[in-house]
Amino acid sequence: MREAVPSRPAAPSVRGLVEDLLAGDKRAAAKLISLIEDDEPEAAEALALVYPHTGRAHYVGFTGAPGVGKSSLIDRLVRDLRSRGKKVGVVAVDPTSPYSGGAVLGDRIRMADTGIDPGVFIRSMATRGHAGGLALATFDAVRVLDAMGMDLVLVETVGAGQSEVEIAGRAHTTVVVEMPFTGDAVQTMKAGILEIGDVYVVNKCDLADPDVLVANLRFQIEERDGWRPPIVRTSALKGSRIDELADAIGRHRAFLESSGRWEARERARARQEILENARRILATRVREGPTGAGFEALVGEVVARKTDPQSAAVRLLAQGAAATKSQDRRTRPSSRPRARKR
Ligand SMILES: Nc1nc2c(ncn2[C@@H]2O[C@H](COP(=O)(O)OP(=O)(O)OP(=O)(O)O)[C@@H](O)[C@H]2O)c(=O)[nH]1
Ligand SMILES: [Mg+2]
Repeated sequence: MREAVPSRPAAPSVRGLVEDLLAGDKRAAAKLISLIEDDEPEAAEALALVYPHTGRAHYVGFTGAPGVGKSSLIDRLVRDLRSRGKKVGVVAVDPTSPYSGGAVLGDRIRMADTGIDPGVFIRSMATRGHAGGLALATFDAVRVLDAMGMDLVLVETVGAGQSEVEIAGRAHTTVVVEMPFTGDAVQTMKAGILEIGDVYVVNKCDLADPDVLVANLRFQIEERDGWRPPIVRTSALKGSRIDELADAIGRHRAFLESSGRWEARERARARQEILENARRILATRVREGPTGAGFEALVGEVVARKTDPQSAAVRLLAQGAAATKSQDRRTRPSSRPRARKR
């Protein structure tokens, strides 16, 4: 556990870290993502500095059942995109990993040739217990890679639970990965999967005939907002049709831009993130607990039936907002609440 005690040696200034990041320094990126992962107070300051430099990268979320081949596909895709001259960042979300800065994706995909390649940055994140929730922390990390100058940022989520679907839905492009031999795969698909994909991949085509699954998918997937999600048959193992996947992802970006959907997705994400941050800040204030004479006066009023608990809560929050406003004028852009440590 990190302690923000005065005796701790001074960390390199956040501003310096961000400057290094903007110059493409991978160590700065790694440090900034660690700050986000650990929910350190400096993270808010860093993100405020990073944010104006974001907005160019294409965020691509990958979702699908464990073991379908998401990491393997991303590995192949990174190479394909590099051969097209694109810079690629990867964030792998592992909500249960106890290792801070661990390398769940990296274990399997420790691409020997990408460690020194300045055009690739791969990082897995353990964000269990993050006060702001998985999706928020993940996209904070994605932004770091965006600001670093990556053309695409690929996000791998594990499984297809609620938060994974949420993360995938927040990307510009969502890639849903399936594999052919899971019997009635389409029926066993988690609800929602058929609605969230912009591109579908049937992977492991070297192992089984994908025709039935592809036909089922084609039958069930509907056109949305003028885009009919393509279905790509790949083998990540053999590296086949990875170029088709890269093309499909690129076509989806072009579609988003030409149709105005890119802007719409940006707005949807901004809306969601403002509310999530507000909720998190509020939750922290409530959790830290209001004390003092003002609070006790409110308690007295409720006990005396001069006001009711709900009205008292509304007044309490109004007071809190006023206090915070004057405090924020004196200090940094925002103070990020620390994660509750176990
Ligand atoms: N035969 C075959 N095996 C594959 C293919 N793609 C991935 N695999 C294998 O399937 C296993 C799981 O692949 P991963 O890429 O780790 O799958 P994942 O979806 O990232 O798995 P999680 O991150 O655990 O959800 C590994 O043993 C891969 O080598 C493929 O196209 N064909
Ligand atoms: Mg994986």
